[in-house]
Amino acid sequence: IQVQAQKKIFNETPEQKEKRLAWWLHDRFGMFIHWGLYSLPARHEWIKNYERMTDSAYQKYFDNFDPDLYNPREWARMAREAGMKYAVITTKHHEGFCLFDSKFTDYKATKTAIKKDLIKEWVEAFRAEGLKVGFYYSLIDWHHPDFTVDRVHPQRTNNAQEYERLNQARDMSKYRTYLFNQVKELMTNYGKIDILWTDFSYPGDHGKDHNDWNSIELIKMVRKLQPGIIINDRLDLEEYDDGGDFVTPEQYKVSEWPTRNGKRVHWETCQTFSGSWGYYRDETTWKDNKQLLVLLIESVSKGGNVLLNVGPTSRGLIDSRAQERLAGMGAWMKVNSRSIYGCTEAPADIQRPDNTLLTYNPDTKRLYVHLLDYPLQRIALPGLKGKVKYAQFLHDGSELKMKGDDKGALVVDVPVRKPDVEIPVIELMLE
Ligand code: FUL
Repeated sequence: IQVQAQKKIFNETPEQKEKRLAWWLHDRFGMFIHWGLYSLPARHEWIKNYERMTDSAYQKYFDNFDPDLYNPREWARMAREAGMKYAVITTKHHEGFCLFDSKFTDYKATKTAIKKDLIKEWVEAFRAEGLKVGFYYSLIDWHHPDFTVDRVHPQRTNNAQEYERLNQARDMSKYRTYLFNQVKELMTNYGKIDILWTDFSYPGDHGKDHNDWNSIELIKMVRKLQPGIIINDRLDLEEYDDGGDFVTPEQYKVSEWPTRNGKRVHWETCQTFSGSWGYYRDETTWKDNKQLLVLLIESVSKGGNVLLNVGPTSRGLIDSRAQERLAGMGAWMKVNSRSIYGCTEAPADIQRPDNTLLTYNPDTKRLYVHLLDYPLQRIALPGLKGKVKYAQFLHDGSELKMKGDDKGALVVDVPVRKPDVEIPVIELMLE
C-alpha cells in the first residue's frame, strides 16, 4: 500500500499525539449514552425522521419530558462496575433538543418540567465516579430553522435533488454560527472535557469542502479551548492526518485493524445492546453477554476500543435489560480486565489457536489467551515452547501446568471442568 504525504492542521508531533491519547488507548472500554426526547416515543432516536414528523407533531415529547428519576451517579456507578472507564453522552442529537443549558436556544432541558442542566449534573456525577467524560454533539439539527429551512422538510434524504433544493433555500452560515456557539459553550462551561464525538449523516457530496461545518475552524477552536481533548473522525476531514484522532466503525465488528491512506489508525467501534441507540421499548434483538464480551476482547485483540451504548428511559433510568448486560460484563471484567486495559494485539509472530482470541500487554509482556470454546484437558499454543515463564488462569490466579511438545508448541493443561466464568482467560508471562 502506498503511503501518501498527508496534509496537517496542527503542529503536534506523533509523540505528543500518543501522549494525548495514552489514557484512551489504555482504557479501551467506554459507555455511550443516547438520551433525548426520542426516549418518550421509545421507538428509535431517528423517529422524527423515520415517521416524517413535523415540529408540531414532535412537540408533545418536549411538553412531556420529565426525567424525575434521573440520577447520573447511578449511571456512572453502573458504567464503572461494568469496567467502563469513560463515557460519552448526547448533549444534542439530530432532533436538536439540548440536554444542556444553551444560551442560544429554548429547545433545551432547562425549559422542560425538569428545569435542570442535565449535562452539568452528568459531568459532575461521572467525574465523581472516576470516569473520563465526553460529549456527543450532532452537527445536523432537525429542529433548527436555519438547518431544516421549512421545518417539514424530510430531515434526511439520499435524494441529491432534494438536498440541492434545501441547500439553495438555506443560508448555512446562520446555522454555522449557532453550531460554533454551542460547541464553544460545551467546551467552556463544563470544566475539562476528555472527548468530543461529533456526528452527522449526510448524503452526497455536500459538506465535502468542509464548508457546512467549517470543520477546520471548528476543530481548531475545540483544541484551543480543550488542549487535551480527543476528537473522533466525523468532521469530514479525512484528507488531514489529524482531522480526527480515531475512526468510528459503527455497529459492526472490524475484520482487521482499520487503515487510512495506508497507515493504521486508532479506532473505536460503537455498538448498541439491541438495534437502536435511543431507548426502544419493544425491541427484541438484544445481544447476550458472551457476544458483548467477544466484541470487547476481539476489538482489543485488533488494537481497538469499544463504546457500548445505553439508551435511558424518559424518566431517566437504565432499564433492566441493559442493567443485566452491564452487570454481566462487569462480573467478567472484575477478574479479567487485566487482559483488556493496556492491551493490544499479540506480537505478529505469535499464532492464534482456533477458538481463541489473543491480547497482549507490551509493558508487562503478558499474553492473554481467551478460551471462547473451552478445550478438553489441554490446549496447544504453537511456537511458544520455551518462551513462557509461568502460566495461570486470570480469574483466580491458579497455576496451569505446561510443557513443550516436539513440534515447538507449548501445551497448557486446563481442568476438565470449565471454570465458572463466561470466557476463561489463560495468562502467560513471556520470557
Ligand atoms: C449515527 C447516528 O445517526 C445514530 O443515531 C447514532 O447517534 C450513531 C452513533 O451515529 O450516525
